[in-house]
Amino acid sequence: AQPPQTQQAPEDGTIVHLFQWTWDAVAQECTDFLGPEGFTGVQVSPPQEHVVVEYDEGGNYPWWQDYQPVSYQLDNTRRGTADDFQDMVDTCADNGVRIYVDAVVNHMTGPDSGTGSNGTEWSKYEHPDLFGDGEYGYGQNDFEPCFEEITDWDDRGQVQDCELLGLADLDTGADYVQERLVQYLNGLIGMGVAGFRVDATKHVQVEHVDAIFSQLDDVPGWGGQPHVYHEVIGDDTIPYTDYTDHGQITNFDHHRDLSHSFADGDIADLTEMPDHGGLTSDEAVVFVDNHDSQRYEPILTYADGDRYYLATAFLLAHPYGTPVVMSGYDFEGNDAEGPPSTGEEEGNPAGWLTEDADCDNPSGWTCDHRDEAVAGMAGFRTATAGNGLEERTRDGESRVAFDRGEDGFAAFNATDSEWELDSETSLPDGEYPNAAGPGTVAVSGGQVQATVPADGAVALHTGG
Ligand code: LAG
Ligand code: CA
Repeated sequence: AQPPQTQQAPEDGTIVHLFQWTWDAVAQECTDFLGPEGFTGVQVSPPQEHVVVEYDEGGNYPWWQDYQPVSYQLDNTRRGTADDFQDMVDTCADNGVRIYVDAVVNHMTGPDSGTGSNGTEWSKYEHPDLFGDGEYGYGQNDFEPCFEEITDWDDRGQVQDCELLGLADLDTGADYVQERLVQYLNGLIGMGVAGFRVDATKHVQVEHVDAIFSQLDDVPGWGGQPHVYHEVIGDDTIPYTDYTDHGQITNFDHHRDLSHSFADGDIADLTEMPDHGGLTSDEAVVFVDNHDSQRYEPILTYADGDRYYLATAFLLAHPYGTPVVMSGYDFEGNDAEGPPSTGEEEGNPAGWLTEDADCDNPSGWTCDHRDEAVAGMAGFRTATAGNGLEERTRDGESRVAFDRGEDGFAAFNATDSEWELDSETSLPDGEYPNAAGPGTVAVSGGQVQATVPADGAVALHTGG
């Protein structure tokens, strides 16, 4: 099926990271919720064959298994089969939702040896069957010869040639390795995958990124090149801007500014739009948290409740960057804990299989994208795409309201008491549903009057 041709540019949409969700559950969510609400993309967890690591007694298989590719085979990961994956891509496309694959290109595995989720026997520098047809593998010569873990993060050569967390570092400068990576990525594009979040790009030399990502096919159906964003945690040694010619960049500076501002209730100045980390709005992918930060450096996460969802609503209301909304599962302080699982291995080398998320009956899945403050905001973003931001009202440092041209108005209250809002707006007079909460709000004579709840928002837009 062909996706609708009238859709907006992917950079203008809203992506949800359905962290660790099974392919079947993602497909169902595209149909039930994401398509109808106007979310335009889903970032899925890495789809290739992964290591199986039983982390502690009782069979906890940590989520991070996925970041250790054993091969590029798609069959029988803990999230489903290759057929399930194809069904997901097709179903989501039918609903106007692109699938973004988290592409691990920098490295393979860490431990000495094992059996992968699809049954492939591997050792750290021997990955004998990359595509399941016995034709291509990686051997010792396909890895960077450093063979040691990165210890000096101020040394650019080490950061790119040595082993991130002790993970076997691919020789991404070699033609053969580039061909295999392009084969993997173009295979996914051929299935209809429309974009990539590229894992650990900072650890791949810029010329290698150029060589690999300039060989990608156009996405069938959607038209044009895939939408690519690179995970770069920019610093003085390797700045974000090294990679801006090759796709968008995950903006961790913006993440820290936004999350701290909301955590501290100091949000009014966020209406300004500096180039956080040196990245322009067009260059940046933005987020309140991601699957790493929520575990290792939490500033504001699902565990913080309303304030977190308020920050996410703001992320979608503000024009800077392309937003990714995090949606994973409750891990109760154990950062290695795997996703909710079936608890049965069923003879599958993948170990425990992941349980299908169901936001009507979530059992551990946080379903953050369905929070009342967030669910309607993809529609707000679409309605206001391309418009600037004009601040309208502020009350201290914790309450602020702005227009998005004549198509949207939003007010945010990061305090623990209600805000009786009375503000000018460019929004045409009328009665609007609140995209960030219950009820409707009237605009009359160019004024909007509303009660903005404690740690809540009012967001109104045209075209609803
Ligand atoms: C990423 N971006 O650059 C991912 O967002 C991040 O989640 C990945 O780390 C990392 N890079 C490598 O792809 C995750 C976990 C690590 C885990 C790693 C590989 O955060 O904790 O490392 O995936 O599975 C694990 C152990 C390490 C060990 C390593 C190799 O935790 O102690 O050294 O495996 O055996
Ligand atoms: Ca590398």
